[in-house]
Amino acid sequence: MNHDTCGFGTKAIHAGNVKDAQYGALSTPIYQSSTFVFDSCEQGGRRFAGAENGYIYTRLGNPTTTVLENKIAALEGGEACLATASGMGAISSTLWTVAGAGKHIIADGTLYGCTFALLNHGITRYGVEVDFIDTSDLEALRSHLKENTVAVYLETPANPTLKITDIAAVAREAHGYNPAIKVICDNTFASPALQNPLSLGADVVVHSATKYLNGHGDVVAGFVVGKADFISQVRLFGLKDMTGAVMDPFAAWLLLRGLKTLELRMARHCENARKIAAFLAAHPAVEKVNYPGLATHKGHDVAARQMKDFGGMLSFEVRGGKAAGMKLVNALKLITVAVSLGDAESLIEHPASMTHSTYSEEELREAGIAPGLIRLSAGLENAEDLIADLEQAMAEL
Ligand code: LCS
Repeated sequence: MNHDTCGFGTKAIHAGNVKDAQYGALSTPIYQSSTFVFDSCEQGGRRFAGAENGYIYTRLGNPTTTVLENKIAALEGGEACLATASGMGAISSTLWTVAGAGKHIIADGTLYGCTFALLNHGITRYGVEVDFIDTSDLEALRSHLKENTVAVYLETPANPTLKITDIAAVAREAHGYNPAIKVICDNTFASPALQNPLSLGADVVVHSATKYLNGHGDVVAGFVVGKADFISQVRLFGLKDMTGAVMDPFAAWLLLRGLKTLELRMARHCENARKIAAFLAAHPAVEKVNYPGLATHKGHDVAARQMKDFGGMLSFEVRGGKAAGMKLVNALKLITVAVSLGDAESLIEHPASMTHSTYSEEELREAGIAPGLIRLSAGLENAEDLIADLEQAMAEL
């Protein structure tokens, strides 16, 4: 059956699945094999030459991973998808495909810390020029586009400030200047259940599948989604020859398992984050709350337009800055102090000293990441318990 017209939850369960012809297994089998046997030397040659379909070696493709890739492509509305060993594997494989000496990339300055490090200190070592701007400021984007610009890179909502960028406006601007520019959007915070950047005009979506897509805190993984010819370039050059960041078949299987409940989980993450944001916004000890679902959030209108809901991530500052923020985090009993996000467990962390410690103090300031900012990933617990935990910790301040 073709699942194109089905709802998101149906696609997450059924799209891309291949009937197990041998035993009829309901769950996709794990093909935990590094290599695939050829009938003959000639057949191996034909497969390498692309003259015959079939698997060769798991760095190039694997049957378990193919099912997952086709499912993610369906969920993001993309022609094709490439699975990778991590979100950073997806991002680096993509950037190595588009960039080269003498090329120019425009990136938002507010990004996950390691993405920022890759763009700021990594690929710049190889003659790639990177300008960091605020992509929600179209004038800034316009003034930085130039002849050798190959990509515009952004996250929305952004880690950890929850800044919202209007994907359609950025795509219009970048493609109006040069249709060949790749607008690359990291969709990790929203997940495809809430936002499909390709349908808004982005060319490439990257994911840390470690987060909501898997959802159970037991896998590190990533994806690149886009047009088939581009994904093929990322697979056969960016991943095969440059990063080697291939997803393990067992990780692919765990992701297939996690994805079955993505839509349900996202609804609960959003509901919990919305309740926590409202609680924090009304609390006298709280100075500022960043949650796109709050009408006071700068990007609220754009988020309401381009997202189905506002997500499970929020960040906030308490009165008393960093010391008070850390005291609050240390006083929590249920909400767990850990990096990562999108898991069943609510996780809390201090970006300036943890996920964003790759930023200098000045870079943190420019990115709007306050020294006392606390980031919270609302999990799947009962909202009342999470709020009670925050309330008792606030009382310690
Ligand atoms: N993109 C975003 C938006 C992320 O938040 C992360 C990881 C990555 C890409 C990289 O993905 P990974 O290689 O870890 O799968 N973010 C993390 C975070 O905020 N805490 O721990 C990891």
